[in-house]
Amino acid sequence: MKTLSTQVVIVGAGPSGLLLGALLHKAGIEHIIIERQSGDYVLSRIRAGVLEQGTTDLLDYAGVGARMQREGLRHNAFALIFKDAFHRINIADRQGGKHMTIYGQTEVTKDLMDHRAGLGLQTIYEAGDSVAVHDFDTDHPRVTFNKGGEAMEIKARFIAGCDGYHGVCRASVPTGAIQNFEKVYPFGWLGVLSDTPPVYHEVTYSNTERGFALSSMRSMTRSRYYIQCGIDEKVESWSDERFWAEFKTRIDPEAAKRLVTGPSLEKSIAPLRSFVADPMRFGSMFLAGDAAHIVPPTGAKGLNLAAGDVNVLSQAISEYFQEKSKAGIDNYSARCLRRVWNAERFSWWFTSLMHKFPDTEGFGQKIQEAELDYLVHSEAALQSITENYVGLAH
Ligand code: FAS
Ligand code: PHB
Repeated sequence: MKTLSTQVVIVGAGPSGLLLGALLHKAGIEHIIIERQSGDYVLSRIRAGVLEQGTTDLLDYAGVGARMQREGLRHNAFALIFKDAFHRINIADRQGGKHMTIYGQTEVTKDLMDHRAGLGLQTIYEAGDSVAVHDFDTDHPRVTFNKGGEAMEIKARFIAGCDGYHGVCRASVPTGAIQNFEKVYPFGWLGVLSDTPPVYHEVTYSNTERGFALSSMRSMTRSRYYIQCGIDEKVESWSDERFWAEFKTRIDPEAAKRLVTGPSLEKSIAPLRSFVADPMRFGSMFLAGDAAHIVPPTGAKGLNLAAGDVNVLSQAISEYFQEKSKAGIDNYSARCLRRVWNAERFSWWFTSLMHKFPDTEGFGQKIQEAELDYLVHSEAALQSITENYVGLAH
């Protein structure tokens, strides 16, 4: 077996793993990232689109924010539609000038990959399902894997489990040492990416009697749209024509008239769940991002929560190596979980407010409309939703 040694092994080269790598490098901490898939496969996944200011500030700090600053769209507001009426909700005026940035997760991942390649930092791709974590209950954890038919081992002081919801790290924790909290929603999101001008210029969430819809974008020429769909629906049963016809019923009538449709560049169905693993640390192994928690994407929190985790984790590991202090790593889980549960609550609340639930149709729809009507006419409620939407401190 060939053995490598470093200070931190990061499992997973999604946004969590790559951003943690950039932050550890900036702190002078050696690390290796190991990824199951190819880099192209990682880039092919279309996911998040909205970055909180805390996330964009962190990307700038990590030295990977230049293209995002040039090409990202700065948004000071988002909108809600219900009972066919459009309500713009100003964030910046209510939250001290804080804003959101529209910049796709794919672009964030590409910038992180390019930054990493430029520094000559080691990323081992296509490790497949051979990755295994060992001895993380000691000060000498190891990661083993096979690459090109050769058995490999990486020795390190810490393992960062950035391997997502289906990863190997959380799955390797003894069942008695972890509590999993989960809620699966009775619907999914059918998402479409198209090279068409966005029908709204800001992220717009629709509550209709036919179900939820979301209008977002990746640029002013590339739209990202979603509609709530059945939990068992197959993407093959949704032609582009069927998607556009349904989407038109879920936006306001004026927008439906001006909507520009076109061929889908990507079309996929994502399940919606809320999930939290507690704790997020197991001896020398730390979970970050989707490996530790999942939110329904309604509140645009998934990627932003991941950024918060790796910000805290990189500081904690840096304190350990540079100041010989264990305070940060000992406090990592409790500090992250407080922010995570706040975001879980907001994402659950916003999902519950905007989606059609099979078991509470008539009465449930009227209650949702009443709450939305209260929300858009109450400054206290608008302060609350905008405070949560821009995100809490890391
Ligand atoms: P990721 O899952 O992105 O990355 C984990 C990485 O680990 C992957 O590259 C995986 O290949 C790798 N890996 C897994 N097992 C491994 C193993 N055994 N060995 C080595 N590597 C391994 N968030 C939003 O805010 N808005 C959205 O619209 C949105 N849409 C989403 C749609 C889908 C289908 C999914 C799954 C998530 C979505 N999210 C959304 C959330 C998403 O953006 C995540 O929050 C974000 O990808 C988190 O990044 P990571 O923690 O890096 O996890
Ligand atoms: C997206 O642009 O993909 C997006 C925007 C807002 C959300 C979720 C996803 O709440």
